[in-house]
Amino acid sequence: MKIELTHSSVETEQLFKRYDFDKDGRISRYELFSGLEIMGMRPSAQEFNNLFALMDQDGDGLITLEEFEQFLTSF
Ligand SMILES: [Ca+2]
Ligand SMILES: [Ca+2]
Repeated sequence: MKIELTHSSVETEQLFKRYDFDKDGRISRYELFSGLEIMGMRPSAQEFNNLFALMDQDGDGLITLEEFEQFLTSF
């Protein structure tokens, strides 16, 4: 169980880093949008705003690894 948890958090971190282009440890709106585009997703402005608001739990306009993890595990 402990190994599985470690494994999945490493994967989350790798996914996070794929979005964090400038490697500052936070995903900005621009980075998330670009990341979605690269994956072939083109959300509307409203869909994107909703998604970002869901991920950015403290509303500071940046997604931390912690927020990203919580978003992924909320499904
Ligand atoms: Ca960044
Ligand atoms: Ca935040």
